[in-house]
Amino acid sequence: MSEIKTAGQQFGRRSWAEPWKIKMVEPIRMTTAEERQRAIQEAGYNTFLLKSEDVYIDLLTDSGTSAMSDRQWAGMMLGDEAYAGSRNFYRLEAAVQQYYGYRYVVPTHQGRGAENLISQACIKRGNYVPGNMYFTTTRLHQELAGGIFEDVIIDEAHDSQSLHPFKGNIDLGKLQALVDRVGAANIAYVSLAGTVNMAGGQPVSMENVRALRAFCDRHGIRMYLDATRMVENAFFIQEREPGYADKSIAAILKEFCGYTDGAWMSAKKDNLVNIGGWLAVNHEDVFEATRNLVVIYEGLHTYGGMAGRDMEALAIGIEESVQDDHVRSRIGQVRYLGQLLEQWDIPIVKPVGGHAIFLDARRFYPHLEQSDFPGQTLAAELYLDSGVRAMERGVVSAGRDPATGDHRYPKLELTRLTIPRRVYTQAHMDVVAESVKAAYDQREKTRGLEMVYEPQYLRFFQARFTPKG
Ligand code: PLI
Repeated sequence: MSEIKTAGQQFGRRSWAEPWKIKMVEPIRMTTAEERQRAIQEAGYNTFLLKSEDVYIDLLTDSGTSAMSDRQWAGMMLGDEAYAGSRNFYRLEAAVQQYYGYRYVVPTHQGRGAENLISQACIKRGNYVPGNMYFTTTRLHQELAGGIFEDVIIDEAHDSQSLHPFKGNIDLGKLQALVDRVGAANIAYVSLAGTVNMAGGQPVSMENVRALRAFCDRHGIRMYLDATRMVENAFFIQEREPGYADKSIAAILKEFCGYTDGAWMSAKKDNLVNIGGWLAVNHEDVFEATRNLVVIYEGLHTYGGMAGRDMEALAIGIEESVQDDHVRSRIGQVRYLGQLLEQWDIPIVKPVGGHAIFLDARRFYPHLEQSDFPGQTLAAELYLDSGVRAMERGVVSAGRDPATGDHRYPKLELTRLTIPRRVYTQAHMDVVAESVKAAYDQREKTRGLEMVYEPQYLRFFQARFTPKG
């Protein structure tokens, strides 16, 4: 009988296991090939338009898809559903202050609510907003507020094969060139994300944020952080940056945030809740402005679109999210999937980042043009093979240039397999890897897609496609 290897033995390490056990399960359904063909056709070959009950393993996003702990569910019973001054808001405010270190907290219903507030409060028409690669909703809110986004991430971030340990870093030379060109007074703020979603979940180093702080101080520019996956960023600093191996994730997180003037947060990711967000800042002028704006768009400044019970679950989620064992096992699971794919030479973004495996659709389908939507095509093919739901992060997500109306063609044309936190097992990852391999084995037969419906904003959510003849 041939020896069966554990996953750890297979990859030359001791095995790790999640620091939790399962208390409640949700059945999922396997579909037939005919059912999947019908479902993806009805969805216009866009995985965002599939019904969730037609999906087997859902790797569309890690946003709002985490499993809450028993402590968080117990917290849901402690909701103080008062319109004003809910006790749960003060618990949330204290948790943000304790773990992220900012002075003032404004609650929002999710991340884009906070993006809207900070953009409206801090961007004047014609201002530039330099950042480490765009994120879809972030850039759109900056543009709707009259800003012009400028990508100042290091070049390595646009290269799926570069093994730079901190591919999320900002290139200070590019930032200096922007200041020289437009003047510091025309820069609204530096928009820094840790980790960088569209680059493959790549981290920013402590050295980079420290240098950015000094740069911003020299030029009188403020710096705001997209802290959505900053806990995962802290893990990479602990692992890769000299001097941080013995520091806790919590300590690294607080030090990093301490170099910035504030942050917006989609609590649906790192913070382990199904809905929620917040904005937190150190300057009173921005707090004043955003606390006033929140009552127009989100709700009163002590609930911001969340129920009291949501704020309680979020306060507990923040505390759980910075535990070293939790972060290590979360990123360990993402890496396990990456190792399975790499052993079969399937092209992925390297190094593997924090929240997802990004398949390199250009190298997966070298015979397709980017205008054939290879990233979108691959997501549809994976669904057809197994019912695994991925999503596109390429030309469809990049949208059109508001000045010219042309497609933006990003260097990275990717399909994202996003891992929800505390939801799937190692066996689910095995099934996903085998499905990617099946799509890879079929790659030469695959044709691209044509876009037949395109909405005005954030088109990747609702666009429809048809297979090329
Ligand atoms: O989906 P929201 O509105 O809670 O958050 C918006 C948002 C802001 N920043 C970053 C880096 C995100 O990744 C983000 C949302 N991301 C989604 C939905 C995703 O699937 O990646």
